[in-house]
Amino acid sequence: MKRLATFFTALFLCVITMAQTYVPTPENIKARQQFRDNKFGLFIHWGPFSIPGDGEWVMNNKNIRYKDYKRLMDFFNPVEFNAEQWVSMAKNAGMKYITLITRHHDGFSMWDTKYSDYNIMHSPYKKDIVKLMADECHKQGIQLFLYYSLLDWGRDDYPHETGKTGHGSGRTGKGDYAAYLQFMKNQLTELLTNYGTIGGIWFDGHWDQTQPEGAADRTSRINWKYDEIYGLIHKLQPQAMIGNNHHMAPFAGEDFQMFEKDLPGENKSGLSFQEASLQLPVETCETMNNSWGFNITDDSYKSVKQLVHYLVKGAGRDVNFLLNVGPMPNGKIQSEFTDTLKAIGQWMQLNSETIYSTRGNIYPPQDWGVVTVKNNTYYVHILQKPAQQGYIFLPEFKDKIKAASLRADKKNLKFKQTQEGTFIYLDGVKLDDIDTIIELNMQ
Ligand code: FHN
Repeated sequence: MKRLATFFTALFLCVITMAQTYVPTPENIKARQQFRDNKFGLFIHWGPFSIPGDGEWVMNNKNIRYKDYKRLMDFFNPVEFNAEQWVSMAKNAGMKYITLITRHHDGFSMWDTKYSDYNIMHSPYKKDIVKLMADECHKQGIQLFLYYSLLDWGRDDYPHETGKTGHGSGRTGKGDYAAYLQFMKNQLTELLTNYGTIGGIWFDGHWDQTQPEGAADRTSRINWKYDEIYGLIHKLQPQAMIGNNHHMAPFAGEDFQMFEKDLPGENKSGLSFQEASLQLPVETCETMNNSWGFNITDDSYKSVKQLVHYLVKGAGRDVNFLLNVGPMPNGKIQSEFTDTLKAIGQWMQLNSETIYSTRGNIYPPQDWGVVTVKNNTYYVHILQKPAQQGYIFLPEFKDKIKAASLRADKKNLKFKQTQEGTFIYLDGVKLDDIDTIIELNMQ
């Protein structure tokens, strides 16, 4: 009898576990492939936080009380915003998807939501920005991902007592995660119901409830109940990909992994201690200066070359590149960003074939650059002057090459394959300042 009871208990637990195991739908698997093919996206950090011109963390960093900070809503009137121009700008830069802030940590909702009055319809602008962007993205055939903050600096029901940030907001009420979870689910339901097909949801803020990145124990102080949140998203739009910027290995139910300001294996940001997933698509995001949200004093702009290198190095590691702009409060994007995006687009016009739909991680990155692969062609990207003059060496590279040529003028190049690796000779090749691309046709 006791044995039978143990058997049924085990069976019951097994059924429960199976019910909780996420099996991505065929649409979701297809979306992951598409995502890996797309390689390049535009991140947009924008909202009333753009008004002070001091980045999207201004409320927290300046310890502005929520009741005072909320006044920014009354001045958010981006009359120059033009969704058509933003989407065209992204497409012309060679980007295949856009990730839009719908609600950042300050809690302002950029859409017509029933669940919070702190939203765009209560600003003087009174137009649903998520709708305007979603319609335009669908019209122009570019995917839209939605950024959604798990963390909220203003709401009492967010478990602020255990949170690391937002303590200057003047909250006196008690956190109530059950209520907050319901609020998030309601909002996510709106976002996944009223705006057509969504590429995915980009969560951020989990780290507010953990020890800092790099700490041995990074367990969360609250149970976020991701099974409920992720289950809801996958039920509403099974193809929508879920990513969570928790700076850790992916959790169950996630469809892609993201890094922030680092390629996998680097940790310049101090946020990237995690290993890159070998199962899920991976993305990294980066700013064009040093700020996500509009920052009027930050003019440390990255060059076109630096950003193209980021994209190419990402592709060589099988990592998508999500490049950020922080539009101005009037709805315009500053010319330093638009000029750079235009120049990246020109580079992409000539070279996107070596990026889109390629796969990386086929051959390890070298000092001189990386290799991307599509079908029977290997694209060797020389990003740095090789250590040896007149050739590059690919250690251990033994796949049989039929022909090698310089992509720019199709000129054939000599090569030699030995036990130690492959030599490609650069006789008469003038190295390109950004990327010298060699095509290897494989046997
Ligand atoms: O706190 C945010 C930050 O404002 C920005 O949105 C970045 C983008 O990856 N994520 C958080 C920091 O990890």
